[in-house]
Amino acid sequence: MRPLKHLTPTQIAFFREEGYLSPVRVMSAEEAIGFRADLEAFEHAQGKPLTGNQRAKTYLLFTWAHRLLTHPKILDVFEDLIGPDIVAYHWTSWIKEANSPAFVSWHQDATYFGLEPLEQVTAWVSLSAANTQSGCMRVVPRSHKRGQLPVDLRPDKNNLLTSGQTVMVSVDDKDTVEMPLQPGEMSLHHTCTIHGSKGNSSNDRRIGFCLDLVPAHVRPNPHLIKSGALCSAMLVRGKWHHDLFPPELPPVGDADPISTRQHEAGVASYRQMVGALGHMTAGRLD
Ligand SMILES: O=C(O)CCC(=O)C(=O)O
Repeated sequence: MRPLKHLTPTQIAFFREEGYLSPVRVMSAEEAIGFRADLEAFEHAQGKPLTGNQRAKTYLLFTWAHRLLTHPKILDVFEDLIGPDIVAYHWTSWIKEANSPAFVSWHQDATYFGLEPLEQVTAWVSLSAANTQSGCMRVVPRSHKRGQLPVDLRPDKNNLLTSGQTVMVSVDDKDTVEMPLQPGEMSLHHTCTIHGSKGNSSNDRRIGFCLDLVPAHVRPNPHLIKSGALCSAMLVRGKWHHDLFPPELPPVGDADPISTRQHEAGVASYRQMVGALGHMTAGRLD
């Protein structure tokens, strides 16, 4: 057995049984605040919050986001959970502005990733206080054992899932668990864990980055391979196991022309992949 790098056997057993784990501290509050300062310096320079495509695959656009994606402690946690060969498949920047009704409907990440086997794991890394008031993430424990569930569209202007994608099961609040986090902590959830969040009624932004990582043996499903709608991805530790993810390179600068081009291509490949999944995804394209 490989020696563990960050988690305990009890934490790993909990994740496998419950489909989530929280909180896990992966950096100091000061380090997290430094990443927040990098984000907000860019937002200040562009005169608006991170928007549209900038929220997807953000690690291709900014050196600081790539540094966060490849943070040794974060990758150590993933190595404990999914093994030493690790591929970053996607990233979503989930920012709820202060006093905003923005929420996220109940969903499973597996629905819009098209990967097999269902071994993808998402880390939600917090750069601000995520709690009941600011609309922290909530999960339905053990829901990952139900496999991939059908979804329907319930569009709502305040839903951060632009399609309104929602799993077609009723979720009772009493069966859910909140995952409050301090800056520098992260939560983890399995690709089939049902999760969502409520609005932010606090006076601060709620800033979380979702890192969607897979063990390198995970592959696009046969439909994606056949149609050629392959999402690009980045090897972040260890070695590739196949060539079905067009490889991405780290950004060379911050939103400079080369990184911007690579980011646009990466997000386009993600959108093409989601489009090819058709009705299975309910059209989530952010
Ligand atoms: O940030 C949120 O509230 C939702 C995040 C989410 O849906 C995810 O991590 O996949």
